[in-house]
Parts: sequence; structure tokens; C-alpha cells
Amino acid sequence: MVKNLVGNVSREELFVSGHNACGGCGQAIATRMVMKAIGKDVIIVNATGCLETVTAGGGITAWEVPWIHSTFENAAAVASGVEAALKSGGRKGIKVVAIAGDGGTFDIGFGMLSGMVDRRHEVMYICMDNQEYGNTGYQKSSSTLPGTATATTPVGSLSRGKIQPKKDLPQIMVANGAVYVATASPAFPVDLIAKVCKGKVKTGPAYIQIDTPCPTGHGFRENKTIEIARIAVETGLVPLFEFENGKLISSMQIKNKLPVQDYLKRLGWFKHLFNTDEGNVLINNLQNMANENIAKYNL
Ligand SMILES: Cc1ncc(C[n+]2csc(CCOP(=O)(O)OP(=O)(O)O)c2C)c(N)n1
Repeated sequence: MVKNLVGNVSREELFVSGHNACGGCGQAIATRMVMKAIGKDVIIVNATGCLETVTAGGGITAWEVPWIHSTFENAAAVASGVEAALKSGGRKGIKVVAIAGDGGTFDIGFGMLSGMVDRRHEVMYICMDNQEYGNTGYQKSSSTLPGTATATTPVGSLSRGKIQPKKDLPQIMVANGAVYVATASPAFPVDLIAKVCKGKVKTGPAYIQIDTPCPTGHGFRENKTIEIARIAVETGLVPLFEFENGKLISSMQIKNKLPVQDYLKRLGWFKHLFNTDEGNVLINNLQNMANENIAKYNL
């Protein structure tokens, strides 16, 4: 099945080099894969965020397809309108895809996304999840893992990193009625491309969440992005799965399970967790979260 889907992927680059993303940007790597899976017959609606700012502006663009910039909160609403307009005009064969960061998706655009799914728009919504508001200086979002030191949850005498858990948006999307919900990682490109190919042909709302490590915000070297993304999956912190019509239809088994420390110790924004009693408690909590994912999705 995966082979058949990926066999149709275009060799053409529809997201091209020359943009201003930081070296090793997980979003840029993932977007290139996403565009290969989507192909040319698409209208992209891109919310304000890193991806939008670094790929368009000053009269240049990295997108070889029709592309609309929406406000930070509005990608799902704009995509809904584009899809409805295409439908009412009798235009067939053009997929509408919304792309936004986790700030634009989990937080400020959450209501728009829920409305889009509730109205059953035929839109594929892709969240590039870098667990932060990257574009404005690495503030926390409701996707950020607990314990993370961000610009708005710093580590000092009054604040010890993020307190709240990561919002489980894929499960919320399942409950909301999205016909296809999947998580993906650029460390597993065949799986990522197959999921985007599947989401593309759904006649109802699809939600795909892609883990996109950010060297600049998370604090790691730009040549380590794929390694970090792979380790995130292998610890169970980023479970890869698919839901179709409310049912879990696949989850990627972890061949080589790793403790969460193997992920945390590689990222600068977790360095305060090591060698303190308080840090050990937070690491244990994250290990429990990973264990729960492993049990829940049979990873
Ligand atoms: C209503 C509104 N509030 C705040 C901003 C400022 N702003 C622009 S992008 C952004 C953060 C984007 O974060 P995310 O969606 O996670 O994308 P990333 O930059 O991490 O890719 C913020 C706070 C804005 N443009 N509009």
C-alpha cells in the first residue's frame, strides 16, 4: 500500500531552495517532502509563522504552486473559504491544504480548525509542530513539552520551565470528527509521504501533525535535525500513528526503544533538567508520558 502511494510521488521540486530558513530547519525539510506528496494541483494556505516568513516576501517565493498567506490564527478559516469557493464554482481536482505551526494550530487557530473539521470541509490541514512560537523568539505553545525552558517559561528562581502537559491535538481532532488524523516525522520520509498522499485523497477534513525539530530554538547543531527527529520517535515521545473515521488503523512499532534522556540531553532547552532532583522528577514525568504513548498505541 505504502509502496503504491509513494510510487506516484513527483520527482519535481515544488518547494525550492533559496528560501531563508535556518540551516537544518525541520519545517523546511518536511515541507519539501509534503510538496512531493501533494503535487501541483493544490492551493496552499499558509498561516503566519516561520515557514511563511522565510519562504515568501520581497517579491520572491520558494513555492512552485498557488500559495496564500493567511493571518496567524486564520489558516483553517481561509482554507475553508477557498474550498467552498472551488466547490460552488464546480472546480474539481484541486486540493486545498492549510499549513500552520503549532502556535497557529494548537493555540490561536484552534477554534478555526475545529470549525473547519466540524463543517466537514475537504481540506488537508498540516501542522508543522516545532513545539514553540519559533517566528517570534521561541515562546511556549500548548504543544511544548512540560519542563521545557522557553522565552515565556524560562528557568530561574521564579520559573522552572513549562508546567502544563502537551495538548493531545490528534486525539482532539479524532473526537472532532476529522476523517483522517495522522502523525509523521521527517526522519521517516516514506511514512510521511504515504500519510500525506492518503490525507490528500480524503473527501472530508484531514489533520496531519509533523514533528519538526528546530535547531535554533531547541538548541542543537543544524546537521542533527533528522537524528533528533528519529530519536524523538524512538523514545515514544513522538508516537507515529493513523486514525481513519475515528479508528486507529496503524502505528509505527519502535524497533530500538530509547529512554527519554537520549532525546532530552541532545537539546539545549532541556539542559536544566540534568543533575538536579527537580529535573529528575520532570524527566520521570516525561518518561511516563512516553511509556503511556507506547502502551496506548502499541508501539
Ligand atoms: C493575532 C496575532 N498575534 C500574534 C502575532 C505574532 N506572531 C506571528 S507568528 C507567531 C508565532 C508563530 O508560531 P507557530 O505558529 O508555532 O509557528 P512557527 O513560527 O513556530 O513556525 C506570533 C506570535 C500575530 N502575527 N498575530
